[in-house]
Amino acid sequence: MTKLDEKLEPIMAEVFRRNAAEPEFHQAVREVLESLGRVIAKRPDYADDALIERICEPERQIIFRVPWQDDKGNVHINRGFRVQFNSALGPYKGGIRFHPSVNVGIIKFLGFEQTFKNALTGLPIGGGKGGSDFDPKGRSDAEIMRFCQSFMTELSRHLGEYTDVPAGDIGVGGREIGYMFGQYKRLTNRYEAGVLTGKGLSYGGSRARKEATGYGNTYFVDSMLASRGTSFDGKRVSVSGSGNVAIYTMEKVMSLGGRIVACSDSNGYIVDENGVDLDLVKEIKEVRRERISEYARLRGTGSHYIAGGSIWDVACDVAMPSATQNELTGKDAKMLVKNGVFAVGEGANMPSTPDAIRIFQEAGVMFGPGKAANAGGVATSALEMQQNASRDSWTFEQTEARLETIMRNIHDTCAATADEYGAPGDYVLGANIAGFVRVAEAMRALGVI
Ligand code: NDP
Ligand code: 2IT
Repeated sequence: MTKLDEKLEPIMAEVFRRNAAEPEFHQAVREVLESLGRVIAKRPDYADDALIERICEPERQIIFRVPWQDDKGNVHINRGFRVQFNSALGPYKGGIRFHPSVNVGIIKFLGFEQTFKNALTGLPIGGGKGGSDFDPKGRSDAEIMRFCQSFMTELSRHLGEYTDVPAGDIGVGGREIGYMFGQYKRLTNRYEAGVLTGKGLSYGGSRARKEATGYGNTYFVDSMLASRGTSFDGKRVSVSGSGNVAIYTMEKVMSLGGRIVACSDSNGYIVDENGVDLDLVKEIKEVRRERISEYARLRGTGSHYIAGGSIWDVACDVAMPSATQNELTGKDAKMLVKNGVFAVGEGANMPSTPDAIRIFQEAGVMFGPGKAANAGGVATSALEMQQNASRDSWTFEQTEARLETIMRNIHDTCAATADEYGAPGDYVLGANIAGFVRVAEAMRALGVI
């Protein structure tokens, strides 16, 4: 662990004290504070007026009961969350996660990361995150709809296109956003399209939003590779997960000439040395909603499935973790380095443990942290808000071109900031400092809020 600046040490201690038993939140805060020593050495005024303490404290945290009925008429209770972290730059913006592991500490870490990520996009969006410990696995379509309606019945009173604008995350995709938007519209009697993003194209969604996080991470990594005079062409690439982010990462990497050798879900991973058949992955995950083990069974020779284990045991040139937090450990990083990994781009939020990041950086592996590399999803959400506000609808090409420009700018901003603060090539430091400075400047201008 990097030692914190002496002004930042008590701030971290206070975050630990008042947010006890929230290890993911501590981890996210610590990573940002580790970068800020260099900022306050140059600009001590950024530590005035408890600015950093305020940035670490969410503006508002909402926790609520979500009762719903299953298909047999049994009543279940889940817990709903929305953490409205920071609105200095715009309305709270960030996804909703449905996963049994969700708790307030996880939503807080995600909201904290989101604040800096959204700042990096250069678009006018603040940071927030929400979700529930509801487990959608094995639930019927009708159960999912009833859950989403109950969740939105409470959440709706806290939202609004100028207040707070959720989108998807783990366990929440187009289907769930549709049910939540339908319920919001019914409760408010307003067709307020800009209150949610990731909507379907039939009712106000943006082209390229579904693809945006994966495509965006691919553009970010492509920019990192270009800075060392290389590209995806001919590279072996592993992508963990097989959900929204993973699928569209694989699609863009393949279009740039990379070969996807492995992908996964929470039960195990598949290896396909001939290059993963993405149509088959889409059929299994987007249409049938089945396990990735089906891939090896349906694809046959040349591919195999490994239950459990670590996808990072597979040798690759580029690793793109796109499943969940802390899925890539120090042990995994050592294995990847041993097998010659060249670049890592985080599609997921905080997928690499602090140990893993240190091992990559010490080995000279280019490392794109999630808050920069996966910002394409939320950036395209902001483009969806723009289209909704102007009652317009852009083409796929136009939207993707904006996404590509935004991602290449984020890459260049992180690289330039790392240079400016004396750590060339350190995208973690560059992303943390560039994101922080944007939020800090706005907060200072707004007074003590
Ligand atoms: P999905 O629900 O579409 O897919 C999640 C994938 O990750 C699934 O393959 C899932 O496997 C796997 N996964 C989830 N939880 C775990 C776990 N605890 N252990 C192992 N595997 C797990 O979600 P997304 O693709 O939308 O999100 C993936 C990551 O990307 C998350 O970290 C999210 O926060 C981040 N992200 C998402 C954005 C978006 O626009 N959707 C934007 C930026 C970041 P299984 O089906 O078996 O659970
Ligand atoms: O983590 C993320 O950036 C997201 N889940 C997307 C958020 C959004 O509002 O599009």
